[in-house]
Amino acid sequence: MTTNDNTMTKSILVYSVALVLVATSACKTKQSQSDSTQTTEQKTVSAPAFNADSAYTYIEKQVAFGPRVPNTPAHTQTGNYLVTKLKQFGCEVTQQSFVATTWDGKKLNALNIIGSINPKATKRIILASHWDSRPHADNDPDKADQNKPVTAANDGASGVGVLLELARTIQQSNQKPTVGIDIIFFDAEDWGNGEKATNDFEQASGNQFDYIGFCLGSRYWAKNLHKPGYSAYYGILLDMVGAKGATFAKEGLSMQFAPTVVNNVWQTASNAGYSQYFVDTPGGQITDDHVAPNTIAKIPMIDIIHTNIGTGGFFPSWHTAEDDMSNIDKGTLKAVGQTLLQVLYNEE
Ligand code: AHN
Ligand code: ZN
Repeated sequence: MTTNDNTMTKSILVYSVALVLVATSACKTKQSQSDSTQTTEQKTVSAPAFNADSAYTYIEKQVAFGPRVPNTPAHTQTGNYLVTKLKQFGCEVTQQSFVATTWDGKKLNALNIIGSINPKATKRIILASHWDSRPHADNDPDKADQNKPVTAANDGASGVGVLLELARTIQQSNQKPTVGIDIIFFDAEDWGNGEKATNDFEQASGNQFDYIGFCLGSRYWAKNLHKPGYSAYYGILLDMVGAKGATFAKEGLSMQFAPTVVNNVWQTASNAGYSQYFVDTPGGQITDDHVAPNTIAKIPMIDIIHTNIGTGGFFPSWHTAEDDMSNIDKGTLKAVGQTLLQVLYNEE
């Protein structure tokens, strides 16, 4: 990412080439060549392995509380669970509670949860996901299900599960990333309503990003940073990162605000063998929890979000009663979690 990283990568490459040359000229056998290859691999900055089985269990656990709709017991219990887990994984935890007013005038008791790894480091990276569930499955083809809350295994719990496992992995690892990390679980993301957009108070106020009631937690956080003067080098948002066969196009607003971050993440994924998930193609612009950090907090932040390549749109069970554990695929969790770990360990 940075000039220093590039310099380091280059010096590793030069060193590796030199090793191969020495080994091959000294004794031109196959054996010595493969020895030198092994030496090369040990010299690259390698992240610890991401355990998708463990991430899966953290998603299951959230889902087992029931839909995490604000102002319900399941929401409170899940919030407590997330705070407990982050503390257990060695994070310094900040709880930012606030009352969110929805587009339809409801008051939600909401909570953003921030877990900081290496809190003293000045160079910091944000990893975020929303932890609330949508209050109604309004995309369900069955009318009877449209008023039910969404189980939200993918649209919510998947990103949180990946980030909990990432915190656990770093805690367990002997080698820590140099950068500080702030895991942020945003609340009240999913109370929006597209159909009411024309009458929405944000449209009336001329908000160019047309949140239509979404992203209340990230907007609160961007206006009320959890630490005075807080900033970060960049941020990465995860949204719907658990479905089988997920595809992540390069989301349009991410490319507008933070193209170097997008390209670094997609390149890192490709190097790790995950280019079938992280597809090198432009995606549409999506209003999500990365927008307020960019526009209000002025922190470059990208969104890794599952959209269908070419056609756009989200995964088939989006905002339906079927967004349950049957959607969740460990291969996708592994691709996302391993890529994120590698991105972190590549930073200086
Ligand atoms: C819109 O539909 C405008 N944004 C998607 C935000 C979202 C909802 N992410 C998950 N659920
Ligand atoms: Zn949603």
